[in-house]
Amino acid sequence: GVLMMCPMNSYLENELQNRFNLHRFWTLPEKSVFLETHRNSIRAVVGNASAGADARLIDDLPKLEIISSFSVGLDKIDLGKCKEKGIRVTNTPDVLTEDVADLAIGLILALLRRLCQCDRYVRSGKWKYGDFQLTTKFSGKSVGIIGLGRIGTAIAKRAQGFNCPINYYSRTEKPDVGYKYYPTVVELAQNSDILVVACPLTAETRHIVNRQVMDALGPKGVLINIGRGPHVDEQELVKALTEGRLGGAGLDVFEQEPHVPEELFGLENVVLLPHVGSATVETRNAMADLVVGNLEAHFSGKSLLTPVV
Ligand code: 8YV
Repeated sequence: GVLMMCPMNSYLENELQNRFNLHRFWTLPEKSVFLETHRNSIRAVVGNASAGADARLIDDLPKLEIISSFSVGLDKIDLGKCKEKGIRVTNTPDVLTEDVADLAIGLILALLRRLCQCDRYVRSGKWKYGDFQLTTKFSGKSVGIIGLGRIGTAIAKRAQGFNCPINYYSRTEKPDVGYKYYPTVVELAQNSDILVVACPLTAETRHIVNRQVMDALGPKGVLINIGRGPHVDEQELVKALTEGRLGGAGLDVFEQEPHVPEELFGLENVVLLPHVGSATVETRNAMADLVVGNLEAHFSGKSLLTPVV
């Protein structure tokens, strides 16, 4: 049996249903009864960015062999526990990199050029009475990237196309990338107009964008988050934005999704998206194929396509 934790994608659901005995966890009224009766038949879990497998679920499923995640981020899976118990874990890297990087650039442009307000201006008929206010140029602004992995690098390449100087922070300096390295996020923020979060969420990167970082970015600086909500101290972000200590924010992710702090709804200098970084038909199909491909490889004794553990 395969246990799917929450609704993700109908193509994925069909592909899983056609191959395995699929259980949809979110539809089960008595979850603990289900786990009790199926504990010896569930051999795989399919999770994503909102529902994975914590230590408790893993302990409840003694025959669990593999967790195949419909996401690149694995922060909802207890990886330590999986290692300890010999449970394999796979994710969906590479196929979503371009979409997430595209969206980061889209957020920057939407924020600086006020695209959402411009659209509302036209629709509401206000254009007839005067031009829209002037906005802020993107080309040439310095872009600071937290995390120079697959997605961070793809964002850097795109921003280079806009003639932006690229700075980055990562745990260790990368040789030969040609971007300016800063050993702390505060120094990165001090030296960047636009700060982009693009690292995995771990205990070390939780609230990596704190009040000190926001103040270093300053009233003209903008924050872009396409990583995970908990990378940013959201309460401090609301304060920094409402007090004018930070210039703006473009956010695809939040600490308590789908809850978004309502204080942000009235602000003109924020763009708020419902976690859509990888949400294109093309990419979600490719992610689904990886989830299914990893399960098939595992159950036919072949090597996994995208193993993490
Ligand atoms: C998805 C993501 O939103 O890959 C990730 O880490 O956050 C996203 O691609 C999600 O897992 C889809 O349900």
